[in-house]
Amino acid sequence: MFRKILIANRGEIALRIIWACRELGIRTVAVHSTADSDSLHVRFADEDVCIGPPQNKDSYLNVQAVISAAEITGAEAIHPGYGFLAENAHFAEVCRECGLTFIGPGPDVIRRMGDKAEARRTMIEAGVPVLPGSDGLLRDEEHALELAEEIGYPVLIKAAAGGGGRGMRIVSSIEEMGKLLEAAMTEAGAAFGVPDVYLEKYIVEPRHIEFQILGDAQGNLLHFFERECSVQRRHQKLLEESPSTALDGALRARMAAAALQAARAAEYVNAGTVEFLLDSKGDFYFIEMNTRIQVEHPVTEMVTGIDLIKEQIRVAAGEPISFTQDEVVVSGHAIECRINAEDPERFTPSPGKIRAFHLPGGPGIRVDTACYAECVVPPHYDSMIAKVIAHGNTRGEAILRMRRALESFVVEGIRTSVPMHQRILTDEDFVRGRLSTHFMARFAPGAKKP
Ligand code: MV4
Repeated sequence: MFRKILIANRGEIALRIIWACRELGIRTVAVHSTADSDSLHVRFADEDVCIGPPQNKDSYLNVQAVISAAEITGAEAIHPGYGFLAENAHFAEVCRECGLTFIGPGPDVIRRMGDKAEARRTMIEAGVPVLPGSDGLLRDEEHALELAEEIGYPVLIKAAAGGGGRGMRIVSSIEEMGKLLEAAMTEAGAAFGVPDVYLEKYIVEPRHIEFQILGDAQGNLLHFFERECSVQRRHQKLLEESPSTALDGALRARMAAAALQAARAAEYVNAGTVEFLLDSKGDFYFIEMNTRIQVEHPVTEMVTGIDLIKEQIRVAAGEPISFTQDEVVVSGHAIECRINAEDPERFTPSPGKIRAFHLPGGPGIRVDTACYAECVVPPHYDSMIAKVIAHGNTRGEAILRMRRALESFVVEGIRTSVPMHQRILTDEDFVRGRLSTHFMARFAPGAKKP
């Protein structure tokens, strides 16, 4: 096992990784920007290194600075968390060249799955269900029109380097194709530096359901069932839960098998996620694979009782997974609310100094946060300040516990998205489990409240 790990991240996930290392008896190195000197990940790590000014590119995305910090402190491995360098194949390669273990899949897997058109092709070859669409990249407008004619409108143009919605355009008719193809390519080029795009049939109001998977270096692959992630706004997830109200035992088993098939096709090692769209007929399709631990991993931890971060570290150290698929059992229901520092009406960021701060607790409540009373939420980073996770024996109990927890969550000095979450948790469709990626549309400013 590793003796020392460097954590190339900040905030709640950096702290979460430190807790896992503590339990494994591994020493920790925090890296931080000048804006994060007083952060809890710095305070609770065994060692810390300042790696630069607040701007991401100068610190948390600075490959040389992060690698140097690992070498200076004698760390043997780097945990990237999520975001920042987590899905950067070049970074994983540099780690390898420097004799450092990147806690995640290898650079080839990151690169291949990071190219969404290539991932799609891999899954087609492996027999994993994908939506009708292009086999790889779109060659030109003629190619796009030909495919759309065959598939039927609407179709969706997606950036190959994308994910997260940038460079996407819904095309509803022949007439729109030219200008929307160009717009998608321009946006993809500006956002990712590559204008490559591909095409899929567009599913109206799907559910977004993902499966957690874990692979070890011995070739064992397990899944940890699903997370329902349909409650999102502008491609930012707001609330996730497990199990999904949309799956019965038979559909869950088919999707789990497809997720493992996808992971096998990718020759996957470490923790990952296979994303599917589920349409209103109950048909599901692979859309993307995420090669990192995700923000919403606690939902799976709460229902399975498995510490996914510790498992990531163990398999990265070469240990085989110590349990079998049959031992991964879902118990009860878990819901996560991502609490952001934002204006609850306008959804704009609200950084600043937190004054009063009180965390919820009690039965079935877990809070992952790096905030504390009098801490400063800097404007330079993601606005998520806490994840509140509620577990109950049933979905109903988890909802009641989450509502009760959010009532006793006190954050003064900045605005938060707690009021928005309270509205979601009392929404009739939400309570009934009637969800789709369009669920949040009615919460948009100016939207009609039915
Ligand atoms: C789709 C889709 C419908 N059909 N793909 C959004 C982010 C990325 N991970 C995949 N996404 C979607 N892919 C097909 N073939 C619907 C979404 C989607 C979405 C699309 C347009 C506008 C808002 C959306 C919100 C959630 C999901």
